[in-house]
Amino acid sequence: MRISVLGLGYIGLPTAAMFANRGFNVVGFDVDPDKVKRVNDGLFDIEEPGLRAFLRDAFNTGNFRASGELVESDVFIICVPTPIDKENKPDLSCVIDAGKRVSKVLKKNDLVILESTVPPGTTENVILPLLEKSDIEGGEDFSLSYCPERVMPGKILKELTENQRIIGGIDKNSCQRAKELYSTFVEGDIFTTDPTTAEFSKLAENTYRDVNIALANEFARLCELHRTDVWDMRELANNHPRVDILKPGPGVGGHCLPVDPWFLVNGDTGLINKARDINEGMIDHLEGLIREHTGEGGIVVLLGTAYKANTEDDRNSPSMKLSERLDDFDVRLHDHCVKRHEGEIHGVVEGAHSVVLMVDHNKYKDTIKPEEVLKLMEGNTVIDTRAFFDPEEWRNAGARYILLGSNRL
Ligand code: SAJ
Repeated sequence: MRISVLGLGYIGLPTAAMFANRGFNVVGFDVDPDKVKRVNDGLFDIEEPGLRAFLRDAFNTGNFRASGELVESDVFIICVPTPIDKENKPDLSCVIDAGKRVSKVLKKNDLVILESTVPPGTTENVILPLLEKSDIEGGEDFSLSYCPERVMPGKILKELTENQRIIGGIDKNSCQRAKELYSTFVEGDIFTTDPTTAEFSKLAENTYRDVNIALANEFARLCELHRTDVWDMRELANNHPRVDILKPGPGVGGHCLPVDPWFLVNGDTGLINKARDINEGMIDHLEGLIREHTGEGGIVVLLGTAYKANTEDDRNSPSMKLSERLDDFDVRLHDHCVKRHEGEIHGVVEGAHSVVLMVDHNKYKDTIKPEEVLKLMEGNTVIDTRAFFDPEEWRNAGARYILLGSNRL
């Protein structure tokens, strides 16, 4: 059985390698000739634990190659990007392009699977009409399913096999065929439904998290106003058996949470839209705190440029947005995990007026010592956005320690 995977990115590449390693004949298709060449040379830009060796295994089976030409196959899996435009509207151009390409080589009995995150209704209203021709009808002559990817960067290979999967087929046979295919490597449960429910559930998962983080961020700002501490309050409230308040912070980064909720918003200004505003607004709030506590044009160090703890992924990271805002300051970026921001911590904090902890990487626990850092700094402002440091330790060492979401008298 030949499988073509369209899009050799974060999801397509590991998925293609996975099927090749399970004995399928796999062609990884990409529109970018440079990417095709690099993958065939075993070179690619994704920093994902284990992926390099996994891809090498795939090549060694003799079952895998990358290509700039989409050839006839039995299965097509579409894993192309679906970004949002400047107005936060979904940009489906890559998905549409992929659908058109598949349509040119589609034949009877093929199975088409869409994995890209899309607005509800896309599989049935956009992809299906692109694939149907006068002599070939969806369900009757070919199968079509929506199977969202749900893996987390840094754990892709583990989560590809261990996570549960949702399959939304346009008919029973489409569900069954996709389920059989994924069962060759998925160890978690596989649930079947219709395409729109599957599309919606993927968006609902990430929107649920974004809205809950927005509530935590709203609490943080209210606690500052009421001169109390969100972190203590949260711990107390979370003792309730049915309450689980998430952690506030400098905003929500990554490639999923700041994007996926917009696929549901669809022009309205309700809760989901508001939550996005609150999370994005944390950057304004933090900018205000930094401006208030750092002298004009001073040196500001942002510790952590990844989008969250212990990852090297810096897509949509709050630190990158914040550094653009502070262009009238001398901003220094540091991150143990992000290659271009690595460096010796003492050199980075030397002469700084403010140090802002943006990401709670474990490594900062061992490398940041309050007395040593304060001795090197010009000012003494330390802003902690994650309740990561020990306030007493910093204050005893002479810091003006400011904790996001806390403003006790
Ligand atoms: N964050 C907070 N407070 C919290 C938790 C997270 O501010 O209490 C921030 C993080 O610092 C980060 C952002 O939210 O900036 C996103 O981090 P995350 O761990 O919540 O989510 P992602 O984007 O790494 O992965 C999510 C996951 N979805 C859910 O947990 C519902 C993952 O399972 C999905 O596979 C992934 O999106 C995806 O690709 O859709």
